Amino acid sequence: MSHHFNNYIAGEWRAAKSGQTVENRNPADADDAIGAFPDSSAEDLNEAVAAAREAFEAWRKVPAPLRALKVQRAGELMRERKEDISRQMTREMGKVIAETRGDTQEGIDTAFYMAGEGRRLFGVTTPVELPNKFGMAVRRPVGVAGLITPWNFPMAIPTWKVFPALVAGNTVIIKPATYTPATVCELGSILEEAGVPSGVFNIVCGRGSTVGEAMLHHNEINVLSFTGSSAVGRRINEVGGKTLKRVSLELGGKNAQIVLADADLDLALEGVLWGAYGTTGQRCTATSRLILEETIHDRMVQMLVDAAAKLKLGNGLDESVQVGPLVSAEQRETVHSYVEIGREEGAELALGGEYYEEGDCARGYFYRPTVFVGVTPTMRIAQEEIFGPVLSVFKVKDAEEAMRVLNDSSYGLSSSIYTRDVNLAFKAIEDLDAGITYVNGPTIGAEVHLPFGGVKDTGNGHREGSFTVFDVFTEWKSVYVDYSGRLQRAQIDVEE
Ligand code: UN1
Repeated sequence: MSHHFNNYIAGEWRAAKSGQTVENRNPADADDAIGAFPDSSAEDLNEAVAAAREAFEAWRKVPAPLRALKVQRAGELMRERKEDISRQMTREMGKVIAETRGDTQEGIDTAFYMAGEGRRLFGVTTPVELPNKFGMAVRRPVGVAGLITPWNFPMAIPTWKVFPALVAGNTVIIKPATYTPATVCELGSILEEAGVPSGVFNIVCGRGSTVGEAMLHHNEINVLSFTGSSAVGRRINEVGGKTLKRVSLELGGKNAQIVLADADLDLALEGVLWGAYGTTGQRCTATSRLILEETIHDRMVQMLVDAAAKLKLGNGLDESVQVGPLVSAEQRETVHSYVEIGREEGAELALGGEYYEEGDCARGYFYRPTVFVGVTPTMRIAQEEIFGPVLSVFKVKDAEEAMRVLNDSSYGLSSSIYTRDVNLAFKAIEDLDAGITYVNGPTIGAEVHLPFGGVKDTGNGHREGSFTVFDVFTEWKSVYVDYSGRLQRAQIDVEE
């Protein structure tokens, strides 16, 4: 009998009104059932929005430092339960336990960082042009926030959105990814225990085509924050554009690591293995392109193929396993279809390119770490996000060509360069078109207190993480106090 999970609406755990559920299974082991989750509809969403709307008036009046204390308490509870949360997350999503511990830790870091923001939430004071007049800008909550989160970071990404939204005084409805609702239900229990009042935080489980669509069209949702594919992001932006809903989008990536001839090749190898095969390539920040200067190309490819072939695949709860399964059968088929596309395009398969079904792995969705060489920028495997353990290798003449190839992408989330030449490193920082540039580190591994997001088709200009996320979850109000006791006309009564 698998465990039954519920929605969390107006401070109560409730089944979907229709009574429908969807069952989830462990992607490493189809025999392991995680639970049955509500397959909610617009009706459930409407109830959650009504609860969030009602709770908003009182929540926005709670002083921000006190709202933040609830988030701090949630962080403390997450820290106490880190191991249980992480183990459940590995069962639910597949990535290895060291990484799910990292994912939970990212949520804890966000909690404590955002708890501190409750005593900052800085606005601006500035001189004004007229005498005896004061000017400042303050932040106000937006209202009801709708959050749609992905499965690859089942705890970290929900916390990136939920905690700042709450600290800023919004009320929240979250629709977790259909593959990973259990982790978000755990977050819900934690927020309940931390004392977040009824209706302030709500969970509605279900599909994008039902709950997601309903969120998108709901007039009482004032801001929508989404992390996921560019295709879905485009649709959200279109509909949001019509209703003038504020929309924050964190979309795809096609991140590249450059290795120049002067780099520490062993270090670069460790970086690319982690960037390309960590999380089985299922990060927005994953390294899916490796750009090598020609003089070190053959050596580096050999090192890479030898090392990637040795990575241990299996159930992520085994501490010695380095690469878990893909999240679903469908995801594995997509990855494999890209491998076939790469072959047809004329790229050379240097490693992998097939399902991995040895021993117990036959019960899951495993895929061998894959390396393509001889990739050129116009190929689809060079341009499209694959979201799997597939790395495309490019050979270039010099640093300048390397940066050109890196920038030849419709995406711009993360980037990386390995070099010992400080001048080239700074040139890369200046010229790489991406929201993140790592020097002598892989493309993955952003920290929570720096802005996170990308340029081009990676998003719509917003940033999560750090204080910049408050530009998503607050409205600015400019305030003028004229204490001159007379009418002073701006731009007119100004004496130069
Ligand atoms: C994502 O893949 O959407 O920078 C988030 C990283 C992690 C977050 C990734 N801290 O790789």
